[in-house]
Amino acid sequence: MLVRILDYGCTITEIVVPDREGIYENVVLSLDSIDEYQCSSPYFGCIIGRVAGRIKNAEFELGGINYKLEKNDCRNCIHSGSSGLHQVVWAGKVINEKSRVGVRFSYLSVNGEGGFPGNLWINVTFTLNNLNELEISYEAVSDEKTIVNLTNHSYFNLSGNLKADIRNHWLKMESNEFAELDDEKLPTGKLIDVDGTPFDFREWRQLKNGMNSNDRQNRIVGAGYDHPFLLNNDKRIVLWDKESGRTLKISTTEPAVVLYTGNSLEGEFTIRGIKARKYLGLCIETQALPDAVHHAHFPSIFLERDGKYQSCTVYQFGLAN
Ligand code: G6D
Repeated sequence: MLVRILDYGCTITEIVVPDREGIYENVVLSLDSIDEYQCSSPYFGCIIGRVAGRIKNAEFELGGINYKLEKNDCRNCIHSGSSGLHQVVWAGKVINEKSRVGVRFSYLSVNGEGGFPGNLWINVTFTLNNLNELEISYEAVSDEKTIVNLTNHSYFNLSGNLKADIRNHWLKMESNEFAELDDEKLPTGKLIDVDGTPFDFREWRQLKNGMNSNDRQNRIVGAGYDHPFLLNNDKRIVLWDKESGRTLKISTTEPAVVLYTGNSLEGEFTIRGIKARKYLGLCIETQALPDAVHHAHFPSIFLERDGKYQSCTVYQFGLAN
């Protein structure tokens, strides 16, 4: 398999893996030029941070100080605003070892960048091994107490080269609860039991169940999923495209994932020649729960001064009949 990554936003532009006939195709959504990434990308393949997800009213309080962020999603902040980590150029160092190859990207997000406190030194290391595992590991340290919640925003489509959309993909995920969203797609703070709902992926479920569902939570996000799921201790997540046979197994140290089925993936742009449309890709963003800074009962995203943020997610590609 082959993986291509840009130093611009640590953006994954290609993950090329075989289908059951041995045909190698790209299984992530990506664009042809940096200009397109800067003008029309809905975060295709890039790192998200300092804090992934929405932050209510684009502000938070820390140590008695009220920090103001960019209001780039109505009155809220999403994905840390236009100065987020997705649009900076990272310094890359090649890793070339016997059992794995990759790149280690580094960036210093200076105190106040995006509105966040603390100088934050960040390393993001991508490695690929001979088990067809792509590992992304994140490390960060800060000289002041701050908040951090990093993820990768790749859109997967296992059909290969966007031959089909993701509605018929199957998903299995060990999660008993998902976070209820309000009309602004912000967590209300309530965690809902998946049992008996289209959000129950503990057995195999096709994603189109969410698109066709009358459940209010599926409707308010544009007919599909755009929800945080709290993972069980066994954090196995498996995505499967029956047509091609391709599978993606995800394991992570993170407590949650946001499952986003590309419900807003519309716009006057093409994705490597294919007109953008709903459901062309889905994101499984490993992270803490969004807006955790406003919900004390959510897993914490505070990083203490001289503490160390560490996170690791492994994407293993394979085939299954
Ligand atoms: C939409 O609500 C979704 C987000 O979850 C996603 O990250 C973004 O599009 C790309 O705003």
